[in-house]
Amino acid sequence: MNRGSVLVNLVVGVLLALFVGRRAGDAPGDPAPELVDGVDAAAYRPGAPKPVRAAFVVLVRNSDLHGMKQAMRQIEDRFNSRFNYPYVFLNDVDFTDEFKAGTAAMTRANVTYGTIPREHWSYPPWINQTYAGECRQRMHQQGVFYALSESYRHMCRFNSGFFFRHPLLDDLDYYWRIEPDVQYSCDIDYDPFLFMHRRGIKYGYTIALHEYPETIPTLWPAVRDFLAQHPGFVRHPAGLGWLSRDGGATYNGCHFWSNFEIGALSFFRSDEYRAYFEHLDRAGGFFYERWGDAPVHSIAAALLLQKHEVHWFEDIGYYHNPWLNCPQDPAAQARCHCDPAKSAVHHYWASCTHEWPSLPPANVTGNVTSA
Ligand SMILES: Nc1nc2c(ncn2[C@@H]2O[C@H](COP(=O)(O)OP(=O)(O)OP(=O)(O)O)[C@@H](O)[C@H]2O)c(=O)[nH]1
Ligand SMILES: *[C@@H]1O[C@H](CO)[C@@H](O)[C@H](O)[C@H]1NC(C)=O
Ligand SMILES: *[C@@H]1O[C@H](CO)[C@@H](O)[C@H](O)[C@H]1NC(C)=O
Ligand SMILES: *[C@@H]1O[C@H](CO)[C@@H](O)[C@H](O)[C@H]1NC(C)=O
Ligand SMILES: *[C@@H]1O[C@H](CO)[C@@H](O)[C@H](O)[C@H]1NC(C)=O
Ligand SMILES: [Mg+2]
Repeated sequence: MNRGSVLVNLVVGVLLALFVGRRAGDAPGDPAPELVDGVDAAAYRPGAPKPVRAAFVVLVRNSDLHGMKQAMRQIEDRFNSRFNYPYVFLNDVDFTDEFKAGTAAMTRANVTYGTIPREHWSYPPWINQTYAGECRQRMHQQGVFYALSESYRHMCRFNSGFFFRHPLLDDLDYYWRIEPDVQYSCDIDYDPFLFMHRRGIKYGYTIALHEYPETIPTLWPAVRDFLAQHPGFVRHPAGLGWLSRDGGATYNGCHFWSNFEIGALSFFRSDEYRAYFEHLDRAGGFFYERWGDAPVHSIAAALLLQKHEVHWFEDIGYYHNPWLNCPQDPAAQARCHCDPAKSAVHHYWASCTHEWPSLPPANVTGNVTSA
């Protein structure tokens, strides 16, 4: 190495050190980094790695573009224009350029678009499709919503057992589910992902309802079969008190309404959850009945998670037709556009919402004896 290149290296090195030093904010006289809830605000800039590895995860159709833009507008205005969590869009067919351009224009955050693998959105070989067709007709005659729809059933099965296996979620620890046409009616001025992460919360909801029993006649018997085969499965026996009024003989239909969900992917990726889904999938009710992902997620959350690992986001104003969650605290109203009198919590059908926080703070690890 000659003297000239040593000099050049020295100069470059000094300049680089100054530049890196200044960027790191430790040069003398630089202000301390701005903190948001203890986190360097720089992490919340668009494209920056976030304090929690998390994203909005959206299963959506190309035809939902305008409803999706509406939902994104509110999410961005109420929360994400300040936090810039990325969006992951998933679809059973390829997204159109129009959908991609239309949604990407709504946010400064990263957006990615994925197609669902065929085996996560099709009939497994053990399903008798002729029989499934007969079942759909029978449910139609009973007046069940979406009785005839095959795609609705694939959607529910995908959300029950496969969304968390999509490769675009591999680098994530938490997801926030959104749907087209939903409304977010209050400012969210903190990071719910970080809130959950710091408190060890694995599942967050806004509204919990009773399910239509005609869509799930054999779901609870299938769950009981599974529990009988895996007596160590239940970590939270008190959760049974939320799911059943008769000690586990029948299911009362209580479920977290899954069109809003903020969840820890570790919960769904666990061996226990996968074994549970596999058992339900084999039982055939996603196609012979119309099992929803909401009761499927909720039964697992109630029994596998502890009470304190499931959180009611009472403060998040949220509307998905026809139900609203609106904070009751008068002090919250200044930052909301919802009517607290219309909140689902005032309705019998949504009584499961506050029944979860009313559970005893039971923390026992043990086996289900009454189910
Ligand atoms: N890609 C794709 N997404 C779907 C399909 N069916 C439903 N979805 C999405 O899955 C989510 C749930 O479907 P919805 O039709 O909203 O079902 P729902 O919320 O039970 O019923 P609604 O009262 O109609 O909203 C939404 O985000 C839809 O965009 C489908 O066939 N393909
Ligand atoms: C956003 O995308 C860029 C470029 O692909 C990537 O380097 C970055 O890690 C992404 N940020 C987040 C938060 O996903
Ligand atoms: C499939 O269902 C149809 C209609 O219920 C029935 O006739 C047929 O025997 C079933 N096939 C098999 C292989 O079980
Ligand atoms: C409840 O469980 C948590 C962890 O899941 C533990 O830290 C706590 O000590 C337990 N409380 C009781 C009363 O067992
Ligand atoms: C739960 O059941 C399993 C198998 O039956 C048993 O080994 C285990 O000790 C039981 N646990 C408790 C806490 O009773
Ligand atoms: Mg919907």
